[in-house]
Amino acid sequence: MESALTARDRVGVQDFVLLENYNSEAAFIENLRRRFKENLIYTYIGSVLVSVNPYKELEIYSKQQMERYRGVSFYEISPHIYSVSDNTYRAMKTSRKDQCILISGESGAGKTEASKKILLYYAVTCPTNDRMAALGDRLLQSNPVLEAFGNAKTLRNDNSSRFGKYMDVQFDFRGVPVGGHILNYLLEKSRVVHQNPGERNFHIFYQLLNGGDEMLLKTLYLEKNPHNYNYLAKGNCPRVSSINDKNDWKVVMKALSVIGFTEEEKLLSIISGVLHLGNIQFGEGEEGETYITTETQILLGVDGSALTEALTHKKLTAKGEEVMISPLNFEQAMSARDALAKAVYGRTFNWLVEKINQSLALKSSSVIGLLDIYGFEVLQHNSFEQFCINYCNEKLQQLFIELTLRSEQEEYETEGIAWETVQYFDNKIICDLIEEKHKGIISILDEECLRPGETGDLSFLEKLEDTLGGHPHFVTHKLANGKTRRVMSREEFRLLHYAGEVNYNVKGFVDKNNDLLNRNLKEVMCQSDNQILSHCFHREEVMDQKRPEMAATQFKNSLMKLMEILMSKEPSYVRCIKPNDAKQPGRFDEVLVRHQVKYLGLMENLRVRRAGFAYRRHFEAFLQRYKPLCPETWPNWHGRLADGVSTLINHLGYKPEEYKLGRSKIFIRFPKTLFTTEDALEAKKPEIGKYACSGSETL
Ligand code: AOV
Ligand code: MG
Repeated sequence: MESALTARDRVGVQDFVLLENYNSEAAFIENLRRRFKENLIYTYIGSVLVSVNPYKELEIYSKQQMERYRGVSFYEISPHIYSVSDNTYRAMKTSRKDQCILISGESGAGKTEASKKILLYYAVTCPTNDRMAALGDRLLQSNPVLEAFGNAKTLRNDNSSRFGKYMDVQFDFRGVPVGGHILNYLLEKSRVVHQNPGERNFHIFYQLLNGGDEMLLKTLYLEKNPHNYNYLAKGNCPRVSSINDKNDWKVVMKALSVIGFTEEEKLLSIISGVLHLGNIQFGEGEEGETYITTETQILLGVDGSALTEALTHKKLTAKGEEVMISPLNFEQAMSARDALAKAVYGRTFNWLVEKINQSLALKSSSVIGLLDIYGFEVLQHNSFEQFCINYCNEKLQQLFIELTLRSEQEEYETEGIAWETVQYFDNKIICDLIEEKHKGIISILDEECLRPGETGDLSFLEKLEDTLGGHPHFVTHKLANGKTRRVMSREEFRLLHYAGEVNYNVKGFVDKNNDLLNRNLKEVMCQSDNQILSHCFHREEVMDQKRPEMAATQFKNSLMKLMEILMSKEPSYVRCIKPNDAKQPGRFDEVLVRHQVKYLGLMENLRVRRAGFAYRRHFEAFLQRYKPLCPETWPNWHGRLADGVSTLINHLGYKPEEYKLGRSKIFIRFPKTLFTTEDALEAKKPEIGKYACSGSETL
């Protein structure tokens, strides 16, 4: 028989709290590495699941596997995303409290895959009633649709989420999934008109060109080759080896019909309209006026000449009265065109989410929320989008810190056990730097948009320097005085994020935050024959003189609401780790992993979790498992549970410094104590038979 110890040597421990040296980062990473090599990608820190992206298909997601995890507690079975799903589900059913599962990690770490696995688990294992049988399908099918329109190939991830998603799965009192609701956050619209080298536009464009049949493409005036479209040619990367656009097209079309869509035609004509818009070329007249040199067929369901006029002229208004029409110069016309493409795509995306929500019909009793956002991202050139994405990740990290610390502290208090303080890096200071009223970066950016200085983005940078100079997490070329390690350009500011340093180039910040669309373009869009578009562009909006909130502030407010939603629920965590930058299986880059372990705060998480104790279990569970080891508790103990546990551990010879009894749980200080007890149980197995060891605890 292989001794338990050698098995532990080979595959490591399945819960980091059982590490002998829980203060050692090296031991932590070694444990992750050993497990990764054995394809054991999941490990716990208490109830937090750490997941390492395997970058290959593992045989651990079958229906049989799902069955294994149904109704089984964390500690009785090896770690798995299904276990988190199942425990959350049962907690919701028994406590009737809303739950949420927060998935975090950097771009490409496996968040979206994890969220899909959770959803699939519920769709397969939860009871259904006949009427709702199709709901699970619709919930599942919303994924390919939203991914087609909201995900894209980036350098970090071939299927990178370019929007944030929070999904509520709603259950009735019997635990039947009866509805769903999706909230979406800030889509990276700039991708519609521009992609960095090696990146792509949103998947749907390539799916349509590759998958759409000849007839369809003909009616949309489209050609198959993506290179013919300016909006698809920028990244010079139409094909991705891991993606089959043609197949995905079929999947998406099928999904749309499962959801009950009837507007495919209108939707696709918008997608093609955006491509045609990108191909509009402008010429410059002698007096600097702009004209369109290409043909504008009926695009986006609007009249060609009205669109032409609106793309080359601007209507200026003063105090609600129209004053004059002024021609746009070449650059202005180009950016008006791009602004229109972004607005059309962005609003269509929102409309799509709205449609899906209608089909998921809200009938709430209890919910499990799933959060899958874009991960922390550092690129060669970071702009407004990265700023927003990374800010969002700061907020989530903040929530993690508050909730894990708080709940842990509460557990020690309710159990009446002395608490040892653990030092955390609290990223609140960075959240404040970004979002504080009046002196945070977002406020300063809004200020610049409302009262622009002479030099646009650069005067924004100057305002930042004036207000934030001296802040420990904010650096610019000027403030650094040449002291920074990496040379910074004069157009950049650097934030020292919880997850690392990022330089942001201010170019485009003001425009992107303004996110303005010329009024006459809006007017034209209101009149579109395409009902999706006329729904997305309202008359009232054109009439309304009030300036809408700016992009970053809107995002900030929606994140605040999200935090409230999450705070009102019982959280579970999945912390995803990316093992290498090459998207390859089997490669475990220690430097990269160490960095993530550090910034995710996993060591602190572990320290808090241990706070001196490796293991805790309710008296009942502990007694049930180990009672065969003591004649007085075997086969059954009839007294108080606490006395039973005392009798049992006295018999086992636990020393006072090895454990503490709380009000309902036993806390064990050293993993060794538990291993010894486990080994004793293992040795006794032949004698007591299977009966005693139901739900074997694999350590
Ligand atoms: P992300 O959601 O965390 O990044 P994904 O979930 O899209 O990352 O994962 C990236 C890729 O890694 C997937 O497309 C899969 O190829 C692979 N992968 C991830 N998890 C697994 C798994 N459990 N098993 C097999 N392959 C996996 V981003 O959205 O970019 O922040 O913004
Ligand atoms: Mg994702």
